[in-house]
Amino acid sequence: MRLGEVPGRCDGVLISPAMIQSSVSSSKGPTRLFHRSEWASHESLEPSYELKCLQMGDHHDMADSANTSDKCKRRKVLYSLNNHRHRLRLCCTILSWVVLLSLTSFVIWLHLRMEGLRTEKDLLTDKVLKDAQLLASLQYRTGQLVSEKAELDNRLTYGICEIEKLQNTSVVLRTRLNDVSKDLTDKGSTLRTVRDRLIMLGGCDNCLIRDCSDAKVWNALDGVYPIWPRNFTNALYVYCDMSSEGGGWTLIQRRLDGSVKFNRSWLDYRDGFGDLSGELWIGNENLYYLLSQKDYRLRIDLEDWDGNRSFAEYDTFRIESEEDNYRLRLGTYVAGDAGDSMTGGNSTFQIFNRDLNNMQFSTVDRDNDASTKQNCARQYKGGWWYKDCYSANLNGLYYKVGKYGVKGAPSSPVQDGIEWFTWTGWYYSLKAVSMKVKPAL
Ligand SMILES: [Ca+2]
Repeated sequence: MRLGEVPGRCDGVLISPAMIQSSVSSSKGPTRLFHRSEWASHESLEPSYELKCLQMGDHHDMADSANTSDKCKRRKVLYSLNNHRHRLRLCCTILSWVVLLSLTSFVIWLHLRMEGLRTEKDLLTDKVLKDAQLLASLQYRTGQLVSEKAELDNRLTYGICEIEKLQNTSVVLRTRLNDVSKDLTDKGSTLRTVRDRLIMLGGCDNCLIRDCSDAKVWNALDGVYPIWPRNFTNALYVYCDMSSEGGGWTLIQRRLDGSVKFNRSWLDYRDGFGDLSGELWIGNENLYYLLSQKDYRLRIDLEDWDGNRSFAEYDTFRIESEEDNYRLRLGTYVAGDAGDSMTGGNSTFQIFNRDLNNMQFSTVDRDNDASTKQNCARQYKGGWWYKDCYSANLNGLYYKVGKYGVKGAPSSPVQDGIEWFTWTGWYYSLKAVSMKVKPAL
């Protein structure tokens, strides 16, 4: 150890020579430096000896005890230095521990911080990888969409071209259609002229479709057809039943669902009303001209609310003109399972005066019946060939049930429903009815 260096654990901590010199010179006597042996022995310096030196300085003459005093001074300085050294050593120890603890804490904090940064780095790396994958996927999808868009553009262009072609074709077809329509109109006009000419000459009476039996030659399907009854200028549209009993039947009346009101005026019954594909009355004037062409038979089809069906057929049927109020001329009941409710045909009906044959047509506003007590059309809610009053009332009120006027059913004081007495009795309104004509056999 060099002179002036404090021995012990506090290595590197120096006591300057000036400090030692100051300590020595502050006491009396000659100043000199400490020897290594004194440094080595200071730790065993006893406080009692120090105390003795102090006492000697107080009670002995300086001349007599010069050596002892000098030794005590040196011991005193050593003692002071020793205390400094102990304090420095303690200070160094404490500083070492503080530094060690600080360094340890710093290292731990640094380690934890590095771990955190490492974890954060891993997370960021994963995120960057995922973002890179997503970006690649988006780029791929973008490429696909670009390709699809290009394809759609091509298809759109092609579609526009096709539309333009179709528009051109449509214009051409429309022009041709107009030409054909005009040609047909001209030919139709010519045909009508020829027809009228032939009619005038009386040379082709059978060339025209006079009723549905003529129309059946050209078409065998049920439906609406134009016919040209004799003395008709324009066509009369009627419904043709081409399927019942050999077909060729011209419909003059039909009840199906109660959608058409039948309690109407004389003019309505004269001109006709309803829907050709539904409920209808052909019109007495049309019926008169139709039946005036030749001998016709009449067929009446009936259906009740249980799905049962029946019919009645008469061998001849015609009516007089409006001057005679469309008087009924009905032949014989020749076929059917519904019974004869139009003419009676038995004594019971004759007694009750319900033979409708030869009766005039009556409506709510035109009383042509045989009853002097009442207006049968007003009483029984329909236009018909009433007498006093009827056993058949096919133009009566439409009830949406069979039995009526009884308990639990629609009430009515009179039999004003769609009745056919010989099949269903009184107070039973039929579900469906139709009247149709066809040339007699
Ligand atoms: Ca009357």
